[in-house]
Amino acid sequence: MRYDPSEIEPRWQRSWDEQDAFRTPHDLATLRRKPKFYVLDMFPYPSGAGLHVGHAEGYTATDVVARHKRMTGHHVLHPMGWDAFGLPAERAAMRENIHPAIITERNVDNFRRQIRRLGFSYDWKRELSTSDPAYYRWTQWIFLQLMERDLAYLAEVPVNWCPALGTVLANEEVKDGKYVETGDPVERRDMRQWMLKITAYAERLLDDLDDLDWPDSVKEMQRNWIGKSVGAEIDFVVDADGRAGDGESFTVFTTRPDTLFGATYCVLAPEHPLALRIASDDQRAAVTAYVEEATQKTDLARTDLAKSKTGVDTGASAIHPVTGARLPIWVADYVLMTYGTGAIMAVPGHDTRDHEFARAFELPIVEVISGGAQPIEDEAWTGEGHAVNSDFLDGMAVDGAKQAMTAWLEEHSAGRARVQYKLRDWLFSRQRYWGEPFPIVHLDDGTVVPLPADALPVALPPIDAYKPTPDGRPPLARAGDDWLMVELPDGRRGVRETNTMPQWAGSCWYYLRFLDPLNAEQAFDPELEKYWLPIDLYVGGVEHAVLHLLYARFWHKVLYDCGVVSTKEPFQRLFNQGMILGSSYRDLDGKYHHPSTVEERDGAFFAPGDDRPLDVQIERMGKSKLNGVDPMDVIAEVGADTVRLYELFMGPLEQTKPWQTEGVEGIFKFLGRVWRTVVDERTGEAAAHLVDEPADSAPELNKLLHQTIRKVGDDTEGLRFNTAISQMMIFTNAVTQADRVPRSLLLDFCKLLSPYAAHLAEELWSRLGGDGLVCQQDWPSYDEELVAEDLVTIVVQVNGKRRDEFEVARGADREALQELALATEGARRFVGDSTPRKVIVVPDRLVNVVV
Ligand code: ANZ
Repeated sequence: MRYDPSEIEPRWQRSWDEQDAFRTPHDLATLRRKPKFYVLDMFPYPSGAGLHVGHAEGYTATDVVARHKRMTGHHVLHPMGWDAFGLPAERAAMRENIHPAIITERNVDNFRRQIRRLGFSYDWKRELSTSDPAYYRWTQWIFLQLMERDLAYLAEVPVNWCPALGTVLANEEVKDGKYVETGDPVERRDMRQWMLKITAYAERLLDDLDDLDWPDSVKEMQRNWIGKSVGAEIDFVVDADGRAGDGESFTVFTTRPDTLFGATYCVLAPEHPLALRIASDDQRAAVTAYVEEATQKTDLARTDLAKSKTGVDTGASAIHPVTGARLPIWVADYVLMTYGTGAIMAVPGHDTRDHEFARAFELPIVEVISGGAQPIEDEAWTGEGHAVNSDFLDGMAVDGAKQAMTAWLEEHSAGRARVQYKLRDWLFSRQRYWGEPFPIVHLDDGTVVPLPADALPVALPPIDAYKPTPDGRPPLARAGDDWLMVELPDGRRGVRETNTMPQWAGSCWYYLRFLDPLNAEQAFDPELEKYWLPIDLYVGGVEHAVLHLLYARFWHKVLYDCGVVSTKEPFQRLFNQGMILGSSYRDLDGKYHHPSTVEERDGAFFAPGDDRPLDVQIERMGKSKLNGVDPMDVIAEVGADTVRLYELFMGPLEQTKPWQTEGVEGIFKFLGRVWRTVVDERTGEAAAHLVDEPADSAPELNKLLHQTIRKVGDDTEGLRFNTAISQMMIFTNAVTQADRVPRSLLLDFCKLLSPYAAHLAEELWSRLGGDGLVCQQDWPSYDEELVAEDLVTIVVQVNGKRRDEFEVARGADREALQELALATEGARRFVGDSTPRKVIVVPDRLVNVVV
């Protein structure tokens, strides 16, 4: 009668299902009787590869929270669904020549089976899939709301075109000139595309970050992405010596109007409409050649700081708005058409890029802000100081000079205050099949009409091949005329839009559909939204810091403006789980070996039949490195409860940490010990130390139980799952050593264990004679007085220096003390990513970590 999760776990999963144990009530009268807690995972893209240990980490964390919140008197919304549209399914469809819907369904079935095997307490009645027409009907409906508010428009825009995929990509999907997912090269092209005006929300997306309980790093990434710059626009009149373009003007954007007297030349982006027009006869050929070359480069290659500056003189000048001096106008590709006005005034004395350019082309450099340590010809001074050589600004500090100059410009109608954002409108169409069709018809006369809401969903038609047409139109152009040609209710005729929406669309609002997934009349009932929103805890990987999390906030704000949702923000609290790394083993030839084939001898690792030690690395898990861990393999060996506990015991949730097989074994042994506190392994009967006596008949154990109730409750609430588990280990060890253990103590302990080792807790609860399901019990309360007694303060040192302290029950064992110490803020800060060389534990007093 050993602890056998393979027998216990499926049995309790069946029982939960049969009793509908995790069903969240739907009717408002019932809901309003209790406070709510909405805890959400970033739903997965159901890839063919199946679940990995990173999914299981975040999902276990939210499951523990969901189970704990139910036990503390909340209605909990804890749903799961599928971000099911997307490129990989479409590519697999091309390869295997089957419909992407079939591939998606296959992958979803696999994901669902794997997730269910972990015993998560999702309300499966709310499962949804973004590729289901009953779902994307409402995605299309939200698009109509965007249209109605002039937030969706068609525009001829320079796009990131990926020839290998035959589609455009969003800026966010391109890095270093390559598609981030596949590494395929991306080039620039002009195309007519759907755009969403996210820029209209830039200021609110920025401001409302302040009130969110999110990691600072993610807020900072969003701030940088939005990229607000406060400055001024300044107008320059062109002096082209009486040629074309003479007397025309252009506007520059600057964050440093205070340096206007230091402007010694101007630069236009190669795509600037004036660039060719103002070129002098001598320079025209050179400018034309330069412009042609520059437009082939990506923005990134052009703004690369390391690269030497190139440019060409137009031969024309600009008139300085204050002094009337003639400044040469250059064309150079370090100025981008996509930012500001596509033109700058160059101040080489105080801008590094301009300085480098001026040095390369022997343009004048003037100091207008004092304070630099080097002569201004040698280095630009970008710091603070006072205005010099600047007429009426002289003597003013930078901030004052900015204001004075902006006021002067406004007064003389030569410029104005201006706020600029790096954020661009969101390119919202893709030339793909497996996405939401747009609810849009193009009439013969060129008008673009949105379909009425009752014409939704516009379902994806079947087509014969999932690739662009030979003449380069999107795959949907392959649909038959019965899909393509539409007659509107008023009799006008037209052709359907053949682009589809990007994968981000479906994930922009899925958290709202979970509230009311079967509603056929509305996207969701607004009363349910008022009850459930905002989301109390949203857990997922940091890779979504700018894309999904910014897009979803944008849509939410639009829905707020439409009066459809009642909160300004969807995700009140965000938590990023840390990445789980794997150990990889590589030989001298660079070939990776699977960990199961590797042999350990005297602390070194070898491939069979080879006596040269392997290079062991802790790194990102990856197929090619053979260091991935399949959670299903681990479950098959040690069960889901061990995987759940290990995922959380590895370290603080937010930390990056390696998967270690010994750690998994340690947890399995711990659960075996828990099992034996209730079951006598030889007989299968109740353990001999169990007695039917009141809890206070074992005062020491009772005290420890109360301390454990407090610690596990507080730590679970604070998402410090690893230390909650340590405390349960302390309690278990004490019980193991006791001769007499009142049954009621263990019944309470099962409740604490239940959110974590959900199956084992049910099994022991029922064996101890508990009523019903342990997951449906109330969380136990603790006695303050008992908790206060017998606590000791443990000092945490790193390399002998005091860095933190924590309280724990007297007599806690070494292993638990070490775990609790390593988890403290102080230890984490000073130990960092390094592995401790030694940990010295003095029970009841101190833990010293040596690194
Ligand atoms: C004069 C100046 C003087 C500038 C100085 C800086 C320092 P951020 O902060 O990123 O908004 N700039 C403006 N538009 C540009 C474009 N399309 N391509 C490349 N550079 C551009 O940067 C704003 C500054 O970047 C602007 O202020 C401008 O240079 C440059 F001592 O104007 B500045």
